[in-house]
Amino acid sequence: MSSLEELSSLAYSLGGEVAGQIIQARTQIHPAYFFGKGKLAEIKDKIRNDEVDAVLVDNPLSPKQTQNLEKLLECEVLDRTQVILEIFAQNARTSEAKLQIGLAQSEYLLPRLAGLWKHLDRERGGIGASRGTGEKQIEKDRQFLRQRITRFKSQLKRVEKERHTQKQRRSNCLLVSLIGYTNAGKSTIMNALTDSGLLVEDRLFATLDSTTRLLEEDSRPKVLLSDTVGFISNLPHELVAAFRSTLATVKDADLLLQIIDASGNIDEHLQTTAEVLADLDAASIPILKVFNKIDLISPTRLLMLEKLYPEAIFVSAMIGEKNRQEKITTFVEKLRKQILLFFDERMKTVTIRLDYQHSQQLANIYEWSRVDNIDYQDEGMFMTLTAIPGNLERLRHHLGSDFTEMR
Ligand SMILES: Nc1nc2c(ncn2[C@@H]2O[C@H](COP(=O)(O)OP(=O)(O)OP(=O)(O)O)[C@@H](O)[C@H]2O)c(=O)[nH]1
Ligand SMILES: [Mg+2]
Repeated sequence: MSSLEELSSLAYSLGGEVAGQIIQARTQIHPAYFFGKGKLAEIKDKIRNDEVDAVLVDNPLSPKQTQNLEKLLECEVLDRTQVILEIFAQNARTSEAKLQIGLAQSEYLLPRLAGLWKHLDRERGGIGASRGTGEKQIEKDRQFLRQRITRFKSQLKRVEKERHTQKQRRSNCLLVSLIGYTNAGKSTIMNALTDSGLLVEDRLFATLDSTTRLLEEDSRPKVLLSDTVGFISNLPHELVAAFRSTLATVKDADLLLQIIDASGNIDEHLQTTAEVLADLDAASIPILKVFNKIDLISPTRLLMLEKLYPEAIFVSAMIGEKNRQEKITTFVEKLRKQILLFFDERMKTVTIRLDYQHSQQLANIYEWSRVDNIDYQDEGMFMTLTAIPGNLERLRHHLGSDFTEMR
């Protein structure tokens, strides 16, 4: 999908219909209007003929350009960043998502205020006054925005604290985070794996918050799976910054399950995901690639992808009515197995001796590790445990000198 086609999908996500696409090929953009004279005439015609309500521009516009264009075209003008911000604002459901989008919008606006009000000063002309009306207005607006930003930030801090407490509570679990380009099928896969009933929609940014669920009740280690907001090329920086607490589930993950739409623009989506992960300081977390929507590609392309990515898993989360339950079970099992295998390879087995008088520790042992064997001797219980290194470390700390490692 080209960037312009993607902008059409964004328009659709916003609830709009696309009347047409116009491409400008110019080496130099017009400083005041972005578009040249001929293009502007063409755009104006289109607006009149098709009763267009808004013009979306795939490139970044300066505030002045937006303002000039709106005046000239007599309709709303949004650039790519503004479109994405608008979708986020529309789709925000949880109070956290609302706070985050409020923060992102305010931070986006703050440096742009000057550009918006300059004309007021110019229109009034320099009649002696040291400060023009425009400049005073900017100062007022700036102050207002700064206050808003401070308020949003402190409210978000509180949410983050809450999240931190939750994190401590589940620190004996491993966290797997579903990541990837928007609309790749993350929520569909999350639902299949955990029966979460999350919103799945064929529109960009259906998901804006994080949901975390236990992957399997009885597995040791316990594995939590979380679904979160998707990525997109040229994701506005303000958004990544504002969504830091939502994206914390990504940064704290032990494993990332990268969902890739096999029918999409794979190289670009991989590139974008890598960039966002670097931006989040999450680039060093191990990644398991899952190519989804293989029902939409030809067998030849599937073969090629399997050759190119021999470590990846190939699935289709969209399952027709025929043998539905059977197919879901197979696909879910395949993914679960891979996730647990990943951790299995990183687990260690130890043998410990536990005095009978310390039996109250058994609950912790069962919570933090898999008990493979117990041998009841006069000197105590000899237990063979398998767990990830972090959990063994905690048990070692808890049990002190009774902890003997076998290998
Ligand atoms: N054909 C096909 N469609 C799929 C498959 N998996 C998901 N979809 C569809 O793809 C669309 C997006 O799915 P979601 O699960 O909402 O995608 P997401 O990655 O969570 O998207 P956002 O939350 O918007 O970033 C929905 O219309 C799904 O029904 C698949 O394997 N094949
Ligand atoms: Mg989703």
